Amino acid sequence: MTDAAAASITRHGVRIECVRGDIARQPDMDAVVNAANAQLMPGGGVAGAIHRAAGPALAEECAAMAPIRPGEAVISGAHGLPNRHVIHCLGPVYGTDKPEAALLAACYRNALDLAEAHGLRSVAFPALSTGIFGYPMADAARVAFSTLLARAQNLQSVRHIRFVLFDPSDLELHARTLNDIAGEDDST
Ligand code: AR6
Repeated sequence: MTDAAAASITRHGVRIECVRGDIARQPDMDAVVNAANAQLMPGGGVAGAIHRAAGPALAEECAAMAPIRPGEAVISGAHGLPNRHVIHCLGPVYGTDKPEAALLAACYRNALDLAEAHGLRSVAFPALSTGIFGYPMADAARVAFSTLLARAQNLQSVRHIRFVLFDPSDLELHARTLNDIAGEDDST
């Protein structure tokens, strides 16, 4: 389950929070984001948890949308998951897909664009690219939160963005980074 938010800020009416939990167990969110592979098939980490919980119909639906490229996102139904949609993002493989920061930022922007286009109010993200794809966690957290904060003022539909971290030390790092970046950007 999800613990209480370890960090929560609000910008332009959009709440951005970090919690500890499992991305496949976020029943109060309209969409969850998958740290996908290019073929949109089941994998390890987040993609394993999401496809296991959704069931085989998710991979069947996704097959028609594959392959996707680093930085891209696509949206599907949620099948056995307790959400309306899954947004699948292909993060950059660190050291291979360049420039990494721009591609990672594009994932977050494209995911939010899809959520807006579908009129969703809430989206839960994992820390894209920071597992098997090897993106250093602290750098990835800065890219993620600066992108989400910059986008907040353009959002019409999305009102709640949740970052879900599996590991307590990853949660601590993300909570600190969110508070730091929000503090640097306090003019809003
Ligand atoms: N809930 C929340 N966070 C999780 C969960 C979970 N259930 N499981 C892992 N994490 P990864 P990537 C964290 O490897 O780096 C897949 O196999 C994890 O600790 O899932 O984008 C795909 O098929 C890490 O911090 O995604 C791709 O081939 C973060 O989520 C490839 O791995 C992302 O880890 C994608 O690699």
